Amino acid sequence: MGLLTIEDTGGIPFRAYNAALTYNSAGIEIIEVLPGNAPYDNPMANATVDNPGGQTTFNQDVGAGNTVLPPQTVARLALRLIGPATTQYQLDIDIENVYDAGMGDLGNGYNSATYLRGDIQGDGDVDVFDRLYGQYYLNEVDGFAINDISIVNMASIRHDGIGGDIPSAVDLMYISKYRAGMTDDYYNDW
Ligand SMILES: [Ca+2]
Repeated sequence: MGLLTIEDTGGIPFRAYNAALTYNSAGIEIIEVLPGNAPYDNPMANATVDNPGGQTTFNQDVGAGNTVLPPQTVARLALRLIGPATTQYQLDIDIENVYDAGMGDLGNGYNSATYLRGDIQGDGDVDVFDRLYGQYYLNEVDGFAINDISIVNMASIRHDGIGGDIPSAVDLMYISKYRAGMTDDYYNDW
């Protein structure tokens, strides 16, 4: 799950935006575009999820007279990693337009996130420390929090079905199995 937040418009309230995600579909799959915070709670009405094409677009206009001052979360992204443990994939997030009360375009913003399936620690590889960090998180050791790990890298190790992926002890077990050569690079049992 990733938050999509419009951070700054130079102090100008906005009423609408367009966003585009681009990604390599060998490694990243958008499951669903989910609501941001009200009134930006319906990005899915105009969402087009084209995973084979590696592009997802969505937008929302909250209507005349309805503006919000950033920072404002406008969507949440349910995504999963489908690539191997050996390849990093980048999600490019482009807020193409942000419109003020009079529908004047305030310009765009650009952001990216890099993922590696299984790299819970977030240092670019999959090793024993990733399992350790995952255990700290599941056991809430010393206040270990979601911000201390890559939750997408963790939850995507084993897929949990259409409801989206949940980080669990099963994901951690498959790090060990992968490291021991008991799975392929996609965490599938041989
Ligand atoms: Ca790692």
